[in-house]
Amino acid sequence: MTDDTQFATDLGNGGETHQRVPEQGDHAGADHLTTNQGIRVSDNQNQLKAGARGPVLLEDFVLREKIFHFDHERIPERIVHARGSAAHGFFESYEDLSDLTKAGLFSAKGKKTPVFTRFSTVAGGAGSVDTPRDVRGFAVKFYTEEGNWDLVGNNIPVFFIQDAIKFPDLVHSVKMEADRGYPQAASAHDTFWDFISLIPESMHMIMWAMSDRTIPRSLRTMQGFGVHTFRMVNAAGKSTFVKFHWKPKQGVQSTCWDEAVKIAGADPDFHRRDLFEAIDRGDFPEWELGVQAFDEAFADSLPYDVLDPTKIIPEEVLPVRPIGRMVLDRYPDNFFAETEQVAFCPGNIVPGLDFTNDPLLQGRLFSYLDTQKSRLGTANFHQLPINAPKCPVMNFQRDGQMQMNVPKGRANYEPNSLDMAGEVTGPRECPVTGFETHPGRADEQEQGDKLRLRPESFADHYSQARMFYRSLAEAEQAHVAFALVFELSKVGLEHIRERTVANLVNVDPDLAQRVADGIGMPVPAASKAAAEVQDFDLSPALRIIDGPLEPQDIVGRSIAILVADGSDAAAVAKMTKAIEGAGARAVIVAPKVGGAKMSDGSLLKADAQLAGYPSVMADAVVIALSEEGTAMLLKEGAAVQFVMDAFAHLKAIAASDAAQPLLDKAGVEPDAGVMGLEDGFIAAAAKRFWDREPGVRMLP
Ligand code: HDE
Repeated sequence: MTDDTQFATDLGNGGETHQRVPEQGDHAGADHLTTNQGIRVSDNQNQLKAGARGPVLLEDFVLREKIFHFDHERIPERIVHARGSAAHGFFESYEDLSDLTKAGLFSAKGKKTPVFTRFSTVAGGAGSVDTPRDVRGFAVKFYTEEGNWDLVGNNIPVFFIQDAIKFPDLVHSVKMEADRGYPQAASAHDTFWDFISLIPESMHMIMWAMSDRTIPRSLRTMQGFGVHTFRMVNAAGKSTFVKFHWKPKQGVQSTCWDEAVKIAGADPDFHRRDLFEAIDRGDFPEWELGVQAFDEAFADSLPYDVLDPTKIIPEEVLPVRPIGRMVLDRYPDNFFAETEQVAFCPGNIVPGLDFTNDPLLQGRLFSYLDTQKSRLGTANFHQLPINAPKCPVMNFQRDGQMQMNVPKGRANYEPNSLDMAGEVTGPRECPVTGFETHPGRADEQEQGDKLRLRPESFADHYSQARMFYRSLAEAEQAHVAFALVFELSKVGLEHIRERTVANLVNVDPDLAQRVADGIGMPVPAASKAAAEVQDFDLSPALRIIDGPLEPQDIVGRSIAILVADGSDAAAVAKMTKAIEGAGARAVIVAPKVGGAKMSDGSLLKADAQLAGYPSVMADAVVIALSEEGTAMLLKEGAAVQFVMDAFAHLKAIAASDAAQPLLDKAGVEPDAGVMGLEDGFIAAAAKRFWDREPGVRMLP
């Protein structure tokens, strides 16, 4: 091994490694290690002692400062959404949207605005895995020329609760149970289902949460939603209601539950790594931003309330108008400084956008600002580079912990007349360009006595849950039933299972029956619904399978090619070329990472070792083994599992003839997704073979 660093490397008195700035040459450079006070450090390997084997001296300020700083490296993690991954990028407006909004970022076709986007799970801590069944946060900070706009949404368009006052209860119930401290990052336990079953307004969200949406394949294949109804306001002061949608260019894709569970073990950072690697190889994830825009008359015509965050407006009822695209093209330089310290606040809004009276949104407007003070420790968190607006920030707010600005002069109040004496006078308000709140509606619907009262228009808890469930593809419906059976089977208290199934009867009696059968209980009578359940028109746009965003190609995906000694060099090269030509990544997997000796005597280096790259990591697999390789891998459980899982997770499998014994041992049965090393594989690899599922899994 060569030690060719720019530093002089040496062993110290006790054999410890020292890397030093060379004695000869320039000592004015930036290579010198210093303390936080800028004092150069002479030895970073040894603390100061009285004698080589003697006691450590308290006066060692280099040691004390280093340990002191280390002791304070962690900040409180987010109470929810603690586990997150983020990237920088830009938003580009498709057109001049001034008919709807005066917001500058939407003012011209091609206008670009820098963004920072953080995706997250909700329930788990910062160190939890990437693939539990969970809602995903989808938070975008737009650094506009008129200040920061934070669109802090989720990958699901509705929420569990209607009123912010229930949020702490919801989060307490889903987090680790208070006495035992588990389960981590899982909703499958008593307290969550206890709470949920008592809050039927959650049923629509529960349908989404139990669907494949909460086990996404990648952060890049998630849809995003602003959830609440917001307003756009144009220069004339006209307000239009909007619901925000992010549609991934990569398509929407999810995993099988068994796959998600296995990914958690194989690669706890699966989603974070995927985001990093995609950006690193220049395959920049992209989403289209769209709005459903509507006026008050339209809102009044709907059989549900647009202020109720448990409701959607189906795209078939009101199409989504595309207004721009977001491209994430730069991974953060530093995880802590950016991904951890970024502070999203739904209250960060720019002129031309505004809130509505959605009571959940209104509660959030308070929560996030307060949270950031507690998490980041100072009211000056907005000065951190990742949070700082990229436009001028001028006001008379002063001081506070960690103040980074050094304002000049004595004008820390206004009105003032210091300019008349030639002094700095500071900024002033502007009624022309300043943010103005839309007055809202003047009628009795939005005005009245002070009261703690849920509007009656929020009372229909089941109709949209039913619409969602019935709109799904058959396989997706089976997955919802499967997820409910799984979760309720982890609920120990039987009355909670029963109450949940009683709620499901209102959603769909057949679903309730499937779930009851799956947990081995009779179907109870329907719970009392606060409003009559209605049969809305179905919304096929809600499906993943056969839905409008189901991917049709393999662009951006990973296809594993399993090789071993003797694999056909030409066949592997051809397959690799075809995969890469179709825009995917061919990942060579071999028993040894150093590579495999191919049929033509060449050494093919592996991208991953078999034990470290089970097939759950790939979207489809190629088993390119020779007779010799097959004979060897028949004795390797990881290889058998590799094939078995690819089959059970409904992936396309292309295999050499010689690999047949391995396929047989893995229980692979012929179907449309199992083929030889042929060209048709590339098209097949784009999808999952849902028809195979009833043969590999007992679905309720
Ligand atoms: Fe949040 N939420 N939330 N939330 N939320 C937080 O803010 C809160 C809600 C969402 O990547 C916290 O900075 C309340 C809905 C995302 O940093 C906290 C209520 C939606 C993120 C908080 C809600 C979200 C958060 C925790 C009910 C989808 C992560 C740390 C009124 C539209 C942002 C933090 C990031 C984070 C409070 C409901 C999305 C505690 C009180 C609905 C994506 O302030």
